[in-house]
Amino acid sequence: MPDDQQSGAAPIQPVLDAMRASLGPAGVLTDPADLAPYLTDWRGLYHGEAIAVLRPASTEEVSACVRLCAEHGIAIIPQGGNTSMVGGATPEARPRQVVLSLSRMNRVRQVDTADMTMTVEAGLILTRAQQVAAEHGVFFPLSLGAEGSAMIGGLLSTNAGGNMTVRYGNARDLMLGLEVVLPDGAVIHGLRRLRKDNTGYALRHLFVGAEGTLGIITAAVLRLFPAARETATALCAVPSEDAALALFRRFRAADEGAVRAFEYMSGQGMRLVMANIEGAAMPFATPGEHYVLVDLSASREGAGLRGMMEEVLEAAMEAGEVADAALAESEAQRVAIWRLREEHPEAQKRAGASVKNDVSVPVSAVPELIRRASAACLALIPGSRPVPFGHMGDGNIHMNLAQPEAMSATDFLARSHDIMDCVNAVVRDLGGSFSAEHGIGRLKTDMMEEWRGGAELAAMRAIKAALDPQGIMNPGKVLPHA
Ligand code: FAD
Ligand code: 2HG
Ligand code: ZN
Repeated sequence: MPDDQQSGAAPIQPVLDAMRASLGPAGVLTDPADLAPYLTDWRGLYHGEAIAVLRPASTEEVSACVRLCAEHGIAIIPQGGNTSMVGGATPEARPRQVVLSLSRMNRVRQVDTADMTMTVEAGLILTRAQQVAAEHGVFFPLSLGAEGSAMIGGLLSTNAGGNMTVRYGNARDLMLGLEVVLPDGAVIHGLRRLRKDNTGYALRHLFVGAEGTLGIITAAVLRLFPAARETATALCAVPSEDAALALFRRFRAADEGAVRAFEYMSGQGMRLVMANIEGAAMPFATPGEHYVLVDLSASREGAGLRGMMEEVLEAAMEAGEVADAALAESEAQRVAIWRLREEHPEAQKRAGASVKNDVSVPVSAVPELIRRASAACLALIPGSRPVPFGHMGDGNIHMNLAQPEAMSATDFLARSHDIMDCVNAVVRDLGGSFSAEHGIGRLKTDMMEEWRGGAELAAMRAIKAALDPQGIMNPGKVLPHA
């Protein structure tokens, strides 16, 4: 039941009636059982409250909802696929707020293979965007483990990275234009398909990575790329973190443009995958403490990637940088190798409590990060299990820590902030960032002052106040409470 009676605020029921009138019955959910999945996050760490979930089906409907919310002081939590790793899409436990789900706005408005652009709505699921591009003979390179659920609006709002940042950049780099509903309901119609567009402030970039705190992305123009005509994928066991970096440098020297993913995994992470993921199998017998997955592609047939892969691996083996390697001989083997990497988050989830540290350092400092942060975590929580993995080619490692087998999940999670501080001290020393690709959400707001305090945070607050003076857009996320 709405709690406006207690707060003295205007009654909610007439607002919900007005929303139903604008969105239709399918557009407004209020039954607690229907609301439940929208009120908790993928990790099960956060739970919140909302008086309704709004499911608009068009930009006009989003605008109408936002206007009503603004008039009645109702906070809005935009939500896409709800795969946030930082609780960004989960409401807080506060009265007078709604979740606004973009899931019904999932149309592809236009694909243009002359301009190499695709104009899509915010609720389009990433795998569908990839498929549509492939159906047109082109390629959309954003790729990550949550791609079967994550939506374009959420991916842009977090400036998602994923596996192919090393070649194609982050979500921001894949966006040319945006349509956005501002916190007062006004619409920015910025769906331009331009490669050059210097016309005042680049407002479109303000909303990318803003995690729903400045407005609601309703549609975007995305960049497309030539389809791969040749690929080569290998999983390698390497003797050390330094060897992994040396191998990356070898591939870059051989053909920098061919490397589309270069991912690091630890022996600990692989063991969790083997123990918790059905059907996971190592493609070679050599057990290792360090692995890399290298994925090459070329849009030109006859690029000779397979030969190049073999040459580089042979030289690396001679130099003692690779202990064993398996090259995918078929699409099924390629998928199986990628699965060993992509199932790391799920395997960790099934293995008990974990603390995530989504951090980045200069690529050259990745080995030192892994070594020093692992040692620091073990000194802090003896028996804990460091599970570093991730996007080595762009310097973003998930410096995660799994709970000790002999410790309760609750006791371990109570140390979350100590663990994050311990990893972040190393990250700071190496000139890195405490927030690489997942964003700030609810998890990291209290670190903003320390890492981005002073002029940077003041400028962020000024932008927030200018665009959202009532503070109704995703309250409690990104910016620490003043
Ligand atoms: P949600 O989780 O619904 O929302 C994320 C944030 O964006 C919230 O703050 C929300 O309020 C806001 N938001 C959502 N839609 C809109 C909109 N239309 N307008 C304005 N704000 C909006 N992330 C990576 O970067 N790289 C990875 O490799 C990666 N791998 C993952 C693997 C797994 C198994 C999981 C569970 C998550 C992974 N993530 C990864 C994190 C997550 O998938 C990304 O952050 C993704 O971008 C979130 O998309 P979403 O649609 O689920 O957004
Ligand atoms: C990935 O790279 C995701 O798989 C999730 O960013 C990382 O589980 C994690 O910490
Ligand atoms: Zn990642």
